[in-house]
Amino acid sequence: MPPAMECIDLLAARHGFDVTWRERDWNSERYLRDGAMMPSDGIEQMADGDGVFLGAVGSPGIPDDVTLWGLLIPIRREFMQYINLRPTRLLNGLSARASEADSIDIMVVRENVEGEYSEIGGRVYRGRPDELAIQEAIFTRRGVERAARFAFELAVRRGGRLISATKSNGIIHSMPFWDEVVNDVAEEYPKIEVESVLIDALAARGVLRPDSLDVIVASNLFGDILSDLLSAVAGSIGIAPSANLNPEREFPSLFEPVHGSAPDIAGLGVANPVGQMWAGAMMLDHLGRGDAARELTDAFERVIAAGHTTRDLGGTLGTREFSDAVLEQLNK
Ligand code: GGG
Repeated sequence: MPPAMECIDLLAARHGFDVTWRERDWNSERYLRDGAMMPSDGIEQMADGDGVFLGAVGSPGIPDDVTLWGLLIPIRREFMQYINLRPTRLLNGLSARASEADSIDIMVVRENVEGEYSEIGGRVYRGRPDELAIQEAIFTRRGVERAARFAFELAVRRGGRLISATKSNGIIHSMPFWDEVVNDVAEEYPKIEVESVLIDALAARGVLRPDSLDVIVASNLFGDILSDLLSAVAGSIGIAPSANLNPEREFPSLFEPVHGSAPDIAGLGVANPVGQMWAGAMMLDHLGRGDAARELTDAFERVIAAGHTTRDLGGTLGTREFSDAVLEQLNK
């Protein structure tokens, strides 16, 4: 997080705009100290901000559902960030894993506030042989429609194609409904070629032929899993960014790396800061600073293209050394 903020501060100074950070320690340590990831008025504290820049959270000391449901998911829902946009691009200097693809440029549009991420359900008869758990998934016409429409509009802007991730052969209520709503929206976009692909086949295709993918619209869970997989195919989950968008801009949007807090390397100074930096670039772009955003993505891409990478990409640089190389590029 600190190097990504340094990059943004540097760009702000050069481009003549102001950034005021309001830092919050809403993390696992806070949970252990105060019993909550964020204070009860946390959402109100953020509501008048232009954007939320989130560093990876989570600690082996606390259950990870506490991390998500105590911080990330309430923010996504309260600020109606119903789109989670997750780009995967093969950066200059990197090779695709498991395939010969020499170009990868995919946008996963993940439905971000409903679907399989639902608190509806329950568990009974804990610890008994007849113990059971029920988890309901929620799909609304409005929710699927707006995710699909966002994806179609993106496909129009990219002059591309759209794949809808489904599993309507096995999940026989919600997924046929998903397909139906996507098909209804598709009628508004007769020029866009749409393919409905089963999520398992799509995952395999993402590994073997990632260059055959463009815009993908997916439910909350499918989009999460698929985008993690695609980022690994393009090099490392350490580089993947994520924008949680309220497209109407009634509320702040949230920008974060796709990855978690990687507790196995915490404090070693070896984490790849690109996912956080790229998320920062998406935030700048969202806030109308597209030129600064491009400078930032160009800067880390040039460092990687020159063969300077962190451990996850086969290199030897630590977080600080890599970040200093990016800052040096930005200062040129
Ligand atoms: N603490 C691990 C973590 O946050 N991993 C990333 C993650 O699971 N994000 C949840 C999501 O994007 O739905």
